[in-house]
Amino acid sequence: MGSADGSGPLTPTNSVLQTTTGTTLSATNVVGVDPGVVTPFTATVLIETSRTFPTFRQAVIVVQPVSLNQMGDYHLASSASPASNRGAGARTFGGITVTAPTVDIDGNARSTTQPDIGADEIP
Ligand SMILES: [Ca+2]
Repeated sequence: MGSADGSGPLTPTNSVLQTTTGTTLSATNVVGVDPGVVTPFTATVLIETSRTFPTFRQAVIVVQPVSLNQMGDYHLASSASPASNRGAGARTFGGITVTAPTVDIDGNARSTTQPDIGADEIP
């Protein structure tokens, strides 16, 4: 998600958000709920005090590569997900209409009017 002109708040719609900080509110969003994916993968960054410089201008971040079998599965777990049927089939920006993809990440057909939010469509 980004801002095309690099200024102002983001204006997400038809999204499952964990916070609305820095966004323009939309009634089409679902906020602060578990999106209900199969296997979430928690990724956090912890900067130890011993790795920071006294001037606080730089920090050293040490990462550990994660093997592929430890990654999450972001398919929707069930139709009970708050992402189910909450997507948009099309949106118009500046007079240009963009339609949602007709198939999901697995090649499954998506609803053209009320797709699921995200890359996965529950059959
Ligand atoms: Ca799918």
